[in-house]
Amino acid sequence: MKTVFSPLHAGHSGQMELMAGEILPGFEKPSRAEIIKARVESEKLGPILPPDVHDLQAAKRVHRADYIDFLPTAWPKWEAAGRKGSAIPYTWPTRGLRTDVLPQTIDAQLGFYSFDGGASFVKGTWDAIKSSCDVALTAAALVKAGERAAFALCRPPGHHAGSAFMGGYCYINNAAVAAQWFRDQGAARVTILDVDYHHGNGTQEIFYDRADVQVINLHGDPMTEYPFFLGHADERGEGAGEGFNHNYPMPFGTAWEDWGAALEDACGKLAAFAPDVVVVSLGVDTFEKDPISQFKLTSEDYPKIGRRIAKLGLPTLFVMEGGYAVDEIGINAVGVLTGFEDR
Ligand code: OKP
Ligand code: ZN
Repeated sequence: MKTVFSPLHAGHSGQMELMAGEILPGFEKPSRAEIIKARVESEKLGPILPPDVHDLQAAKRVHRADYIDFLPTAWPKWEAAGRKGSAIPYTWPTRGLRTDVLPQTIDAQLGFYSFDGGASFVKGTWDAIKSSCDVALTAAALVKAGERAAFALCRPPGHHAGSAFMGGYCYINNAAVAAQWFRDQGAARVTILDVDYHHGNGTQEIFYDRADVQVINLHGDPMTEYPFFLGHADERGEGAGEGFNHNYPMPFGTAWEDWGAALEDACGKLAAFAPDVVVVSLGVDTFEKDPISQFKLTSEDYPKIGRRIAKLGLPTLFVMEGGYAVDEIGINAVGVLTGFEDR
């Protein structure tokens, strides 16, 4: 399997995050992608290719144009305001506040275009965001050209990013952009199978009223887990999209027996939808030792995920999302891919 990777991800580093009352260094850090890349090499998964540079038009097919146009301006505006540190929002337009006018100051704009403080900017953040999207589109093109599967080693991740908001370490929804690109290239139906520990709220929001892109999420129950405000089992899509969104919220402590059963059920719904291509939002923060997550999958379980997905017999694009136990992130992420290849 070919991997697409960009070194530009590394410029997105040193950002801080607010977590449980403490300001901590970001868990979403450059070593994540570097360790996965090293494992791709040591496991001889296949060639590692650089991304082609794509037009932002592909991202604007699933994101609002004004949101995408804001992203490259965030850091320059922050610097122009004489700020240090990382550009991070602190005020959000929730119920009772106005979203029909965009204030002029950068603090307000960061809040306007986000749902939490988990997506901040440093100098290299925009180039990393753009490269991550290019990585997904380049890997998608490999699948379109006939590869059975490809691995988009994206960083930053994307599945919390919605049509006009960032959050949860995510800016451009790489998997959603790739899924829409497949549609625009002639695929009739696409499924996004999100196995990251966290609910892919952005992906769900983007495709919620659509019948051409099925979205399936396996994740920590939002009653107790981030992102809290989306991801319940009764969210099944709306309008034309009714019945094309499937959520599998699971409790803290969920291990392979129950998680694998949910995957099995999800694969039944996926096969019934009969998509032309599958986009896997591949997070490995379901791992027992993940520092911010509460599931109990082991390193032996990841190849089983890949094997089950391979059994669908469909062209498959793997798009990297979360996973914060960096020591094992390469073993686990590449374990899914070698499992897919049944080796
Ligand atoms: C991203 B992905 C916010 C703290 C909450 C955010 C977790 C984001 C996970 N500062 N934690 O789904 O792996
Ligand atoms: Zn996650």
